[in-house]
Amino acid sequence: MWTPARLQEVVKTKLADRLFVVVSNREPYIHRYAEETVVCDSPRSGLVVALDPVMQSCGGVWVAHGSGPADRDVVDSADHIEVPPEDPKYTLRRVWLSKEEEDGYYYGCSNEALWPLCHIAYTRPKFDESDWEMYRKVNEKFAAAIADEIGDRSAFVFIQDYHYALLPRFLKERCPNVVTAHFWHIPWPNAEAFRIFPWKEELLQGMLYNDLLGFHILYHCQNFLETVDRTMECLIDREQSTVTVGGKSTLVRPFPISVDFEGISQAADTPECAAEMKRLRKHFGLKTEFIGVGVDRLDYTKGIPERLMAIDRFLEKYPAYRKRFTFLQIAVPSRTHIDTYKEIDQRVFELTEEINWKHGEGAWRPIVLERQSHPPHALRALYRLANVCVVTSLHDGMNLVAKEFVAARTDEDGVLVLSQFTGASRELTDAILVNPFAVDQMASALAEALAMPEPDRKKRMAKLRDQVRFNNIYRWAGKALSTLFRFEFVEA
Ligand code: GDG
Repeated sequence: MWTPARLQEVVKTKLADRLFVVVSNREPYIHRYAEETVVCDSPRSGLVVALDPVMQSCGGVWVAHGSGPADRDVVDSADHIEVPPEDPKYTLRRVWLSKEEEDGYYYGCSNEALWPLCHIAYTRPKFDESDWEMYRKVNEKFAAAIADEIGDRSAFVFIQDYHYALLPRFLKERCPNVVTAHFWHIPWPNAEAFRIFPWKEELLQGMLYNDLLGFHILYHCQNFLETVDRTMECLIDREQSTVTVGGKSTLVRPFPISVDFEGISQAADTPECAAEMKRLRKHFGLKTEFIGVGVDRLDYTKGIPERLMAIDRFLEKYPAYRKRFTFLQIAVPSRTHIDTYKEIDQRVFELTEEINWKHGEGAWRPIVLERQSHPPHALRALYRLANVCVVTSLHDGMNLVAKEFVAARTDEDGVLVLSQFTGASRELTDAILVNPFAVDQMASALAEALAMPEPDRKKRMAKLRDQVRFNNIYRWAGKALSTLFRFEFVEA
């Protein structure tokens, strides 16, 4: 079993005297103003939950985009701040981006081109030469900052996500004495879908400077190998899962990401969580016998309109559930500068209004839409009070909400309805798996979930919990990092 202690031990032993560097767009610690003072928040994403303790026990540098309003006020002349602020253990190096850079690299190339390209959700990617140039420029800027941190030391560098496809190349050209692993948090589509990317050769060349390249599932690894095979001169060893270009090999492996199972379970099994459940029931006016929840960023890949249409169909097909079922959708605004995100927000709002108007009776409305973010303890309480949690992504690398729901259910109750197009569906086979493009099928799945006898619910949830307990976030980091630490350094 992978635990935080085992992960820290492995890293400490294998890292020896090498420097450990993590690179991500989002920071593990962000500074903002609160009235007269500056406060520091630490958004507890899966990545931060797994890697912050590792960094705290081994030291090293985390390089990220300094995006907090008060970030510049607290760094030293080298753009460093020691974190966690109350008991410093490692260095956070902030990279500053101008508005223009953020627009081109983050909103443009990463989220209007690569995001829709990698997710088969039928949203057309937008390719803009100047966004690509900005993406290249920002990748170079990050490479320069990392090289500056490393100097002439040997370092293991763990790069996160699709914002940095060109970074491995720029970094290795500057510092030959680094070994890099790159984890791609979103799907890799089939070669047919990827071939429309106008700068595909350059992007793939950049990624193939990595020693290790990780995706959530084997299918994405296979898609990647196939894409490389069709795009460039290379040698592919499918048995070993390696690509060799110009004598340099990259190992391509699946590492399914997960959640802090024990942490979530423990926090969900407390009187505080029970009190929060009561409070939220009242706050959202959840008075019905059956409750469903959905928790997502407001993103067109998450299949929220499809889910709402399925609820509409469910109430038509099974009228006995009228006034007995309420669905709470937490939809957190995301990437709001992008038109497709404004459109999905509008569509979700309008569909909710229509469905509530069509089915609503007296004080009862079938859908409660909450377009704002909630703290983790509120999400845990919502997971606990739901009879069914619905995840209907049109395409999703993994989907952590599904795993968080399972981790929160220490009562071994509740049913998970899960899209078969999420990475999570490969592991969570005791969920009710659905095709989110088939609205009628989803309506039947909802009915099946709500009518499921208690012994069946408990049996399924116990199996789901065993799965997430074993394949937890520490296993993800442990497996990826032990694979990374096996690479030899090329002595300069
Ligand atoms: C990408 C990939 C992959 C949501 N609402 C609130 C809130 N959340 C948290 C959830 C969960 C996280 O956000 C969402 O994670 P997902 O995995 O569901 O989706 P993406 O954001 O698209 O993540 C995905 C992931 O990277 C990791 O590799 O699984 O496939 O697309 O943890 O709880 N958190 C808080 N308030 C909210 O209102 N605090």
